[in-house]
Amino acid sequence: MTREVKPTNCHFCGYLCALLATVEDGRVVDLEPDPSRYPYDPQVLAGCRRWRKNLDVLDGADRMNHPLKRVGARGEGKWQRVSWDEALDDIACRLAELRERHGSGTLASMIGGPHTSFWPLHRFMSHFGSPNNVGIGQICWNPRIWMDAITFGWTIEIDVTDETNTLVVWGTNPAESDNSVFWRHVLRMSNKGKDGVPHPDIVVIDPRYTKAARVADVWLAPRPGTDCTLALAFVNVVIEEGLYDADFVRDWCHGFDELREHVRLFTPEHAAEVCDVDAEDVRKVARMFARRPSALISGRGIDQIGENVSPTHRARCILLAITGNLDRPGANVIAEPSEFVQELDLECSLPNEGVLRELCLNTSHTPLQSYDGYDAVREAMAKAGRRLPARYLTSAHPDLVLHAMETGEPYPIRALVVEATNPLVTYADTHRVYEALMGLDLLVVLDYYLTPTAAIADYVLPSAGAVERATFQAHGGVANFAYGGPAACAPYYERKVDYDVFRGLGMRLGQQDVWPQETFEEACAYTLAPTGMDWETYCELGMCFQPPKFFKHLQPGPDGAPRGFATATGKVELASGLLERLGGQRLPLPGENRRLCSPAFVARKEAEGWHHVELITGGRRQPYNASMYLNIPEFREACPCPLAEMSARTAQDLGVADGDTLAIASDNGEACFKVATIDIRYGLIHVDYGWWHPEWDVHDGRLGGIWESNVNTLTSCSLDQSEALIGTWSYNALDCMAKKTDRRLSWEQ
Ligand SMILES: Nc1nc2c(c(=O)[nH]1)N[C@H]1C(S)=C(S)[C@@H](COP(=O)(O)OP(=O)(O)OC[C@H]3O[C@@H](n4cnc5c(=O)[nH]c(N)nc54)[C@H](O)[C@@H]3O)O[C@H]1N2
Ligand SMILES: Nc1nc2c(c(=O)[nH]1)N[C@H]1C(S)=C(S)[C@@H](COP(=O)(O)OP(=O)(O)OC[C@H]3O[C@@H](n4cnc5c(=O)[nH]c(N)nc54)[C@H](O)[C@@H]3O)O[C@H]1N2
Ligand code: SF4
Ligand SMILES: [Mo]
Repeated sequence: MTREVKPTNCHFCGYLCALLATVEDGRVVDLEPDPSRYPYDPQVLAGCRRWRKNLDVLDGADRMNHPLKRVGARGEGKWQRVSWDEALDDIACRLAELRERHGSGTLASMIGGPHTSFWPLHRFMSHFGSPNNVGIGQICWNPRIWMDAITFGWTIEIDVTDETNTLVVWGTNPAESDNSVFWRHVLRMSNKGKDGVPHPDIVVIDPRYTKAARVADVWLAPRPGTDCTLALAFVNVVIEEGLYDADFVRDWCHGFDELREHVRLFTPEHAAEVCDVDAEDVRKVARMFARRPSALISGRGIDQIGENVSPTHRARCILLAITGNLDRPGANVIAEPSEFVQELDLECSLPNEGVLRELCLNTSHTPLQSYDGYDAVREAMAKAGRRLPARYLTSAHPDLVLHAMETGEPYPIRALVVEATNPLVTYADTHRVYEALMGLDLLVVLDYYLTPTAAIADYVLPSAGAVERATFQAHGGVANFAYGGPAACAPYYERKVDYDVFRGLGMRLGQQDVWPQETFEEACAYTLAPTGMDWETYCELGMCFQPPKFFKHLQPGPDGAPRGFATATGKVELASGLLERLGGQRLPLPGENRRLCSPAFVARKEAEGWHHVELITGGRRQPYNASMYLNIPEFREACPCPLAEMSARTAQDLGVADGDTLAIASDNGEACFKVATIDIRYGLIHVDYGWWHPEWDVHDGRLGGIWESNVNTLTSCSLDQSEALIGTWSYNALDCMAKKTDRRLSWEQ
């Protein structure tokens, strides 16, 4: 028997804690935290319920271990176990035929959150000739990246230190979503005075009284989706009271006079009315944030608000800039592009740009989130040697891709590869996604489990997971930071690393030249090479990291003059000519919130005793992650039901109490949740997302229970109410109809 102790990582969230695996004859028999490598934090590990489950998950009875091919009707559950060669040969052959018939855009892909490295899929898609990768970009990552890039010339990170005067936590609840060092840091900072060190004041902007709000000095609970008005009111106070950084504004901001005019009407009193907050609180927070250095972090509370997403992010950027809280220690810092091979080169989107551009469905719909939009931003950045990844930022709009699946217009999309996502639960408009996927000629799903999405596939390909594969998390390469480590063992059974699957398909489809590295580890070593770090050193340290420098705009450029910002004007663009040219606004103006219920639907439901209420969805909750970990019995015991949270007064209006069942509905569908009263804005309901029954037989006719408590049966990605430049749809700042029901939910059994 061989017995070794090997470094590896937990990948049950994006934090990738370092672990030490005891491996006997290729099987992992024990896992422990590894204090010698990044990331390691004893408190994080002590507070995390997930990492100990790696062992169970590695060899769980419900894991997919062999490639499966559908032999019955779609979704019927008749599968044949096939070899990898059979599976990949047949998939490649069918893809080649479909491409021959319909053109290369006929293949689409779908991805989820940052569960893995997606560039191998993107490389495969680029060389197949399809721009139709659908992701969660428009509602998760892109709004911030786009607006930072357009305003500052690159993306920013937060730099909270003991110097920081005020920390603004805006539409994010790191207590549940990022139970890591950042949240520990916030907790420690909120523990004021105890260690004698001055700590920042904490401001939380969230309609719910979250764990983060509980440690805040000021909690603002605006009406969902009105954050742009709130941000503009902060800007108004900062300007009217002369609290801005006059030197920075004079030397490094473009469009300040226009901005001053623009925000005149956005007074604290106006914000008080629109956002339903206290005008004095608005003044107070603006003054707090203007004390340099102060830092701001935001999350999906302002990423998933449809039309309002870009104006809100632009207003956030403007606030950071005029208060001088940019590229300064203790505030927010402009990241450095990666010194390792950039995502843009890994994904190979440029060599095939011509065909991708021509087939790009977004171009005439979402002009920023398209190859033309990418070009407009690329031009300004190029002179500073900065290059954004293209596949995420041009990712296809789901409404357009679903439409092409449904109608064949403007060209037929007949095949789909799904990697690391469960779109029947996590994408908007489940009914529509279901119908579109059921109608495909070829659906291939790479996953660990037979999810509801996998259940209707033609092929289910079993992926190797954390511990059995190496990890290299680089967040699209927009910072000079990658972290992760090696696999502890070879994949169990016949599971494969996703890289090997896309390389395998690529090699069968004429992509021999673009996959020189045989394994994912070799590809990672190649990625690291420009930094001078080898794969072994990376695995030993757990990361490859260069901290960003501050005040970079003042450093001399090639001509000896300060190099400024990587924008067209070389300054921070408070007013944006680029957005104007793309059909957007020079300066941010708030838009309408999306309605899921048509007036006719509201009237009909009201006549049946339903109430029309505001809705936000998907607030993160430990120990789950989207639709994952519901298969872990201890977790289900601790957190057994999907919840609809509301204030006691809202509950009273609806005639419900804690533990009752609430049905919610929109024009699109209906779902049921258990009522929990919490401290949250009056008239607002927050519901969980991601719920299904992994423990059911997914082929028993109920598709894992996705029609029962899945909020995405109500949501919609339709373009007509999406943000106009990026195409962001809404998971927050929505409405729904609600009514008590006596239905007994399957979760209660
Ligand atoms: N446990 C767990 N952790 C996760 C995930 C998970 O599924 N489970 N998912 C991961 C992923 S993919 C992501 S993107 C991140 C997201 O991480 P976060 O952005 O921190 O997400 P949440 O914890 O949901 O916090 C968002 C907050 O915004 C508030 N909010 C809703 N609408 C509005 C609004 O209109 N305005 C304002 N100001 N606030 C609003 C909600 O009440 C909520 O508390 O979490 C990651 N971490
Ligand atoms: N209503 C509503 N909808 C939302 C949100 C919301 O807040 N409200 N949040 C949105 C956001 S921000 C996000 S990011 C998405 C998240 O949505 P998804 O990323 O789709 O969510 P998950 O349920 O985590 O799906 C991940 C799937 O990938 C599998 N998996 C994990 N790792 C790997 C891997 O390495 N390889 C392969 N092949 N498979 C893997 C898991 O088994 C699981 O089935 O949901 C979005 N949808
Ligand atoms: S789930 Fe996240 S925080 Fe917990 S151990 Fe794994 S990587 Fe670390
Ligand atoms: Mo996300």
